[in-house]
Amino acid sequence: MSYEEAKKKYAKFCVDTDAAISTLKSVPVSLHCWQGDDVRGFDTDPSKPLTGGIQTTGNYLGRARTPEELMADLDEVMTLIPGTPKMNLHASYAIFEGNDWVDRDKLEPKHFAKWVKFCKDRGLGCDFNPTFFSHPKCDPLTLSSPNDDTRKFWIEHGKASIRISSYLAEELGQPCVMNIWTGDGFKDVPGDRLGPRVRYREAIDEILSEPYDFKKVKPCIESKVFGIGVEAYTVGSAEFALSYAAYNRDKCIPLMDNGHYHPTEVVSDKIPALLAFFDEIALHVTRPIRWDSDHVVLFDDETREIAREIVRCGGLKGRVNIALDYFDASINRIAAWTMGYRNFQKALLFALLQPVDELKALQDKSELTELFVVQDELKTLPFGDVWDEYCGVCGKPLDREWFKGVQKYEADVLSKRG
Ligand code: RNT
Ligand code: ZN
Repeated sequence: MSYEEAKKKYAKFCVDTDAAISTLKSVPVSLHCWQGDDVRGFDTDPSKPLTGGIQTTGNYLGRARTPEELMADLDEVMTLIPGTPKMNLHASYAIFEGNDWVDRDKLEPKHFAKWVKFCKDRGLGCDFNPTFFSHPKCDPLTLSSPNDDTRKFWIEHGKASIRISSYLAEELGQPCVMNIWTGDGFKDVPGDRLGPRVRYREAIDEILSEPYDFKKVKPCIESKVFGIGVEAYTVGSAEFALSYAAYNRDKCIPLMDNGHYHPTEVVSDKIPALLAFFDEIALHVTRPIRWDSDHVVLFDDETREIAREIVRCGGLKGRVNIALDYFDASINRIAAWTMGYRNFQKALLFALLQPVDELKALQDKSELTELFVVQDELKTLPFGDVWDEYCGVCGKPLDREWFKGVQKYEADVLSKRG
């Protein structure tokens, strides 16, 4: 009943709630495997600290330590989130059988066969990321290292990742977004800023010389402003990544992570700026607090604004590849994963419940006062009733209900992990 009333209230603003619900149901949003184990992966010693300027803080019980535990946790999360999740793996999550461990430059599709089965059984697509951090071959640089052997190792890793991405796309019948991010940079004032960037550019050229079908494998270049321990200089800065993508638009797309800019810059405003030039872009949705802290995504103003820009720029029609990228080890990881995913679903639904054409028309007629009034009034429409309806249509628990599932899983499963 409350949904029917909500629907009428939205109709007064020329918004069709049924249409919004049916659109959102099939929008792929990538679910990052790394929230489940604090970005550790399975190919290196988990007791070694993360490198590359990223950090997880907290020591909540129940970190997934094996592929089986991580998959079980992902299954639990997927019972709690509405929409169409797509897996997002890092190369460090390769699954080795018996004695077949290989280093990252030698990874093969077979090391991801178990993930392919996991995805197939659940009807999921899969994105992929070469892992250029937390590894003994970071010297500390990777693709921008002056050391030929180091660079070669990481280029081979990048090429192997293209082959694995092609395999994932082929097997799962959905494009695979393959994101290149390195934490390469310096803690203090560099003596040469250009050299590493030229080497990085040439290394990406080599990686992308590996053959792939750009309709199926979509390499991305992710930029960053700084990281912990690499405060003074980041090789893959915004200008570097954007220029690379612009000059190689037949081979790759730019990726923006909303934790990777100065705090007064907003990615919501950058989305239409890039879409004026690129056919496709990719996003990492996170929540930075004062730095790239990767807090769990909330249903907050900037998250809603990012979603509004995705929706009104036609991003849901294949122009914006959406992935989540946050990791919090201080709270129940299943709750963190679920809450961030649900909040981004909320933001997308909220965005789909905007009278986009009407707002544009008001702007174009210079009715800016009315535009201002309407945009603010839209905020207090009965959004919660439409959200509940969406969760119901997707067969997923409502707010307040899903957390009981997490508590039970913590008692039954997580608390038993050593
Ligand atoms: C780091 C980048 C990068 C990673 C993941 C794990 O600042 O955002 O995307 O978070 O690849
Ligand atoms: Zn990111």
